[in-house]
Amino acid sequence: MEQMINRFAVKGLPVTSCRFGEGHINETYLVTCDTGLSYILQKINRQVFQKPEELMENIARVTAFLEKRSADRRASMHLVPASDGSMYAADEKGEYWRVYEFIPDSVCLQRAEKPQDLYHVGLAFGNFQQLLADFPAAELHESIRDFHDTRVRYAQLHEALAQDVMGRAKDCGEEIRFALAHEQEAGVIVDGLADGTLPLRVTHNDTKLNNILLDYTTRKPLCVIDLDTVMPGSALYDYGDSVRFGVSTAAEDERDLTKVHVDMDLYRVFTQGYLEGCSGSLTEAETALLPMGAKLMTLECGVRFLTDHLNGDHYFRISREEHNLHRCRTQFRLVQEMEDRWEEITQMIGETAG
Ligand code: ADP
Ligand code: GN1
Ligand code: MG
Repeated sequence: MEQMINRFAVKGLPVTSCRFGEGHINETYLVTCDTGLSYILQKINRQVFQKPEELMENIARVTAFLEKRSADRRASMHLVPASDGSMYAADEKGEYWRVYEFIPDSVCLQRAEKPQDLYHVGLAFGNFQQLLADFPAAELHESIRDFHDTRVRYAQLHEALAQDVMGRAKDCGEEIRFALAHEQEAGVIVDGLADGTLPLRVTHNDTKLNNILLDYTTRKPLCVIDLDTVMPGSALYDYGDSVRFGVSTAAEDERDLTKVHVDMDLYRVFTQGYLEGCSGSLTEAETALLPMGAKLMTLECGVRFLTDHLNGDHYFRISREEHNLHRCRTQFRLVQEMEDRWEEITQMIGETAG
């Protein structure tokens, strides 16, 4: 760790380092130097991000663009260059590492502690999309191909079922049936983007609550982090993925499904915040599809967890047996509840959108 951090232009000598955060993809460490300054050192997941140079080019462009538009230094991410001037360093095993300045006096939540937190998350992601509205999208590489193409995610599930390398399909019949029964809806957003009824925007694409830092004291949104998947996409991806994670009454990997529900108050405040953050820029077609965006992103995530479980857990980091199956179940439970309460949800979103 020490050797690696010293390859970057950090101020001071490293004195402590520890694993940090709860992301499923990268390996994140908090490193503190003798100057009192802290840094986020990350090993980029090579299996997920096959072209780390392109990924880092995206992040360098996006952070530079956002930095110019924010008055507070803590409101944007700052990459620390390596000694050779590039934004990453490779180790002897061919692993790629990067360093960000640690954003001080911030808090990263795994769950909303009060509804206001989720309002702020909505505001931050809506505003993020607004800020990027005139970002030159053509400059961005597609860091993960077909990331939110739900049809492609279904194709990957079919492939995993056909291979069944771990012999696990027999033990998840219920989840497989649920997934397949919903397959016909998979194209709603991608088809809208393809035929132009939905606008293509620069979106974040991984809008979990824990990809936002709030100011420690005021609890107001400070900075959008985890920029690995910033790419052209649909506003429905960002809205939907935040709803999926943020409005659940339980953790993403809760085993007791009786605890997993859609919290309608959280859903309402998140929607308020997001729409306010977008400052009226969503089109009618996007607004009409918000409930569907939330359902589809939740379904898609469940399908991805199920696929990874069938494939032997190579994508999402796990810390217990059947972890990805447990994650899949909470997602499908939420989809079911969204369907059961569809009218109530559409009415709530309609009222909120005015
Ligand atoms: P992953 O892609 O694995 O989710 P993230 O980039 O989201 O990785 O980082 C993991 C965690 O590290 C975040 O949820 C947050 O708690 C923390 N983190 C990341 N970057 C910063 C930063 N610049 N300042 C403070 N905390 C950070
Ligand atoms: C991953 O990296 P992290 O933990 O913020 C994943 C998201 C999933 C999420 C599920 C690059 O997000 O797409 O929705 O896990 N990120 C990537 O919790 O695949
Ligand atoms: Mg993250």
